Amino acid sequence: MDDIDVPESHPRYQSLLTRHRIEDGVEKGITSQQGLIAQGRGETFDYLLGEETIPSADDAARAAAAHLLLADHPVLSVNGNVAALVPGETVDLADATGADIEVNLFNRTEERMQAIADHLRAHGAETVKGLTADGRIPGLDHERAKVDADGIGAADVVVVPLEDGDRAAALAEMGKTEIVVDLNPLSRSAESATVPIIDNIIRALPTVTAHARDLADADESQLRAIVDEFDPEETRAAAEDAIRSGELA
Ligand code: PTJ
Repeated sequence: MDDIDVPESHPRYQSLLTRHRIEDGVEKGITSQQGLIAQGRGETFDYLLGEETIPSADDAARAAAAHLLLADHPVLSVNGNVAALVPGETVDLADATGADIEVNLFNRTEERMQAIADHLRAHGAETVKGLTADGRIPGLDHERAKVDADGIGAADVVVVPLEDGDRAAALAEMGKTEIVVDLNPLSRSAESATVPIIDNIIRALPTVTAHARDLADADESQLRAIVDEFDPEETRAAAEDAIRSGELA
């Protein structure tokens, strides 16, 4: 058993655990109420994907790991859903890739920023960025434009999970390499990503971390070959095909 009173053998264990974490996030002031709706939307796609990491998502996770290892300044962006669902997994990925962690919220309040930073620190994060907010993403007129100048502002590779599409597009416009985690292969975020990982964040982050550890000793040319071989169009098409025509077990 984990943090819910349901055995891991239960067929809906992962889904129930995810719901529990999101609910808990709302109660703790970490997740916004809109986050509940976003989770419901994600669950629908996950159900149609068979609630598993399909091979194209695993390839995307490997390409993401290679990008993060090649990066000069990688940053993992965290919102209220990510903080509730995968706080420890985010810290683990940051450790495996040398990435910074930065909180960035659509429904930004100082209380939520602080609650999320505290939650991440309780899960082992040493430094959490996002609270200084001395940088701006050009072309955005909402709270997500606020970034740390020495965090997302200076990043060359950014992991952007569970977002609406306009910040993803604005970051791409700034020339940053974007790794998006989103269960909807048709979302604007997935469409603007250098690497779209069409998978549940609960599975996706540990998969990227496992690939990063596996590639820890790879040289630059091996990492570049993985990055160059990856095709974002193909990965989105494979996920869309799995959703439209997949047979549920
Ligand atoms: O914490 P805040 O204030 O920054 O707000 C965060 C939310 C998530 C509420 C905000 O970014 C939002 O409204 O997002 P959207 O527009 O609903 O988009 C969220 C996307 O993430 C949708 O395409 C969902 O399908 C997808 N999604 C939801 N849950 C998961 C997911 N993708 C992967 N794993 C999930 N668990």
